[in-house]
Amino acid sequence: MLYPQLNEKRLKISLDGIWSFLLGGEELDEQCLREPLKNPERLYVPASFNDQKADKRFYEHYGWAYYQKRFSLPIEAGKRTVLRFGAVAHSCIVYLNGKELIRHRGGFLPFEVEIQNDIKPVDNLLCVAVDNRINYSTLPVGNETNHAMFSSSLPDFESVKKTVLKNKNYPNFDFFNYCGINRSVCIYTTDESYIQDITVCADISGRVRVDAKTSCGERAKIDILSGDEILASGFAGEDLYVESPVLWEIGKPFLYTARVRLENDCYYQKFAFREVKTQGDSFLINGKPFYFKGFGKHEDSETHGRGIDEALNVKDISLMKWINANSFRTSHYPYSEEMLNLCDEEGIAVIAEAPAVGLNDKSYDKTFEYHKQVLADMINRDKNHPCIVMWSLANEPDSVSEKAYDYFMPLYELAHKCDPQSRPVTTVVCNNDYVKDRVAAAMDVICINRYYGWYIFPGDLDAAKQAMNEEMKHFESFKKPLMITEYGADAVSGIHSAASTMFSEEFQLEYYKAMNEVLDKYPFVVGEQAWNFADFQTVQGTMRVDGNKKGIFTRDRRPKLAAHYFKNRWEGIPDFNYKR
Ligand code: BDP
Repeated sequence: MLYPQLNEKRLKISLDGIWSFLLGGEELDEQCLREPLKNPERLYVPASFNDQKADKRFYEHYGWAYYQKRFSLPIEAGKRTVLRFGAVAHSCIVYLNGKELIRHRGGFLPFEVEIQNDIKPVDNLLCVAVDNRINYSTLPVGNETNHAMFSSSLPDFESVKKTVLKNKNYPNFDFFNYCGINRSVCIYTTDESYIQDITVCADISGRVRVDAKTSCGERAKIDILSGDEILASGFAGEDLYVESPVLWEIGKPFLYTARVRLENDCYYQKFAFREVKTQGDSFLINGKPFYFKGFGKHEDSETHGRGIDEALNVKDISLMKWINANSFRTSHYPYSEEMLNLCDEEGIAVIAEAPAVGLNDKSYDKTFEYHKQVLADMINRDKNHPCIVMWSLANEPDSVSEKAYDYFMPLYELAHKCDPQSRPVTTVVCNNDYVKDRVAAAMDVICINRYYGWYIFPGDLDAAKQAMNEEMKHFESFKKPLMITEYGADAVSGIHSAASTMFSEEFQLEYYKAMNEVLDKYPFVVGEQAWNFADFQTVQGTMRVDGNKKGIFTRDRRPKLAAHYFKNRWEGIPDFNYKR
């Protein structure tokens, strides 16, 4: 799906701003989709609803929530007019002027619907009902049992049972279930004959083929541009050539533009000449062995929740450059298109992850078909981004389960089939009994999350080093590249300890030094991504001090002690040929 664009043939109008809002219940109230809300609250879109009000009901909400926006717009006769949502978590129903337009499932990818037959010039009423419930069949996966049941040995448990067992979300994942209209809403127009989709394949020799799907079946005209200069011209589906192309490199990105034209439509698709593949135990970018230095991240911030914050995205990339990182993973869901556009421009390598976290034996049968769809949709949305160098099918599924191999291999094949660039594919695993893992080594790159010294052998870094070493010896035998996609320790900013005890900034620093000492011994380890870039909000619990504190930066992006360690370490590690 193309990102909406304002150009000489297309208009783009933002509907972002203050919307009317009401929290609903567990049953859908259709009236809230047909008529103006009574006594609505006011909320900003795009942003999650949970943290926008000083009101616990918003924070803990379970079930439906209703958004409404009134708008007028100058309608141009004969134009195709499209309403587009960047992401609404987790599922929604959209009405315009009392009529249902679309239902969409999944909180991290865009969807759109034509509205030219349903809009009026004045006073349109757009209504969106959003459901934030998660369960065994959603991605991400929610639990369906109440953990408070563990307290059932209390002598008076029966009397509190009703209260404890109230319906609420029990995420099977460690990030706050921020929901609502999380990304921008816009209306854009095209001609009736329009460009539906564009796929660019460019190899480092300078050959480029631009495929364009058009509504009329007409073959689109293609120009390859560098700035204003036309380097090559032809038609969609033809091989075009750019002599001595400037490659897209890590930290030194260079983007070209494919101008795709029909008589009355036009789209400017950025692309790059760069090549990604694995070879033996190396991960090659433009033929050179790459070393990933970076983070697992979240889309998470104060007030916005999981809502897009482009200023924060700019800051995060700037902090990554400050710390000498070159990459991150979109843990644990597809990030906004705006962030990927930024990474294309900034030369940051991205591992793009499907929203599949918390998968286990109970969910496998229920998520499979939907997982295939969401994976294909993600790759279709993101296929042209040079910044994406690998796809991740899921984070930490139960990959020891007997069902795991048969679940993941079709997804692995699907990812390769959907991707015109055939980027490497991985599944990020974390199993204590890693010898029995059925998925990790079947992927192109083995990606491991590991918390020795924290969850396993808490505080004991000697034991942690030994355990990490044993695990690396095991995975070395597969002769594939391996990355540590998560490792880390909580550090509460401002807690210091000369003895480097857990939760102090010193312990976090010592932890990373110890782990990196082991990882550095193994040339097949092609990357280290610390967990997490920044502190982030999670579900409340005894394991979390106002959220997960494994950030190398605080939630408001201030460096902890370990940030200075990584800045120094990564300055000394080149992007290419490390340990080679
Ligand atoms: C890993 C998960 C990640 C968690 C992290 C942690 O992949 O989502 O936040 O553990 O516990 O297992 O900090």
